[in-house]
Amino acid sequence: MTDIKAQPFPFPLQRKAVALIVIDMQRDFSEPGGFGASLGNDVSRITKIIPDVKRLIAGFRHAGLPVIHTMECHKPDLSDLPPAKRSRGNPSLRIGDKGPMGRILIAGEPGTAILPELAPIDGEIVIEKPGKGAFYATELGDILNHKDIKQLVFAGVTTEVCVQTTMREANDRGYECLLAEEATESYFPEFKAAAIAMIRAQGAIVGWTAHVDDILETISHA
Ligand code: C5J
Repeated sequence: MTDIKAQPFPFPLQRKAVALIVIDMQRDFSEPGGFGASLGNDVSRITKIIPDVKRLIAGFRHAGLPVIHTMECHKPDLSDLPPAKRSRGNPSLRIGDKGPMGRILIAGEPGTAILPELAPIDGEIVIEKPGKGAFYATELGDILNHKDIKQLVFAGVTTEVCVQTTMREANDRGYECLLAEEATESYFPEFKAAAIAMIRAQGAIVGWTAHVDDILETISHA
């Protein structure tokens, strides 16, 4: 066992039982005309983390460790979209509406795709999820059980919504969770800071947080 330098204390890496999970690095959350922008957010905050997410993915691939990607999206007939989710708020485009990158957050549409710089490679698992958490209504739990994964390193967006929700789901299922600080982002810097603080508070009540460099350093030598 090797430790990753982390907060609130070192993360006890189990090399044979760890996977990287990259949450929702999709065009819809990071490009003008997508879902994030339709809600009035400054999506340029999201694109700034691409280099850090990219090198984290590269480090896991290089170390021969699993990389799992998630996408928030819905079926074209919207049968997995609760009316409460579709009608919430006052976006300029709702989920399922046609926008400049195709139908918003619908599986298979250009805007729903993972950013090309971070695209999955052959053999990597991609989880399509209708909720904010990646365990809800997906096969993720079964896949992790099957692979004997016990620890999850998290990257992606947004920190306080889909990333934190999935970390909490994972924590309740018994996974040890580590958030890569520079490889996650929010439309609201104060929410990112608050999410990081609350995740690692009270003796890592939800999980650990660490810098990308420290994660890469440890996995490359473990
Ligand atoms: C949101 C996400 N923010 N991936 N989705 O609606 O965080």
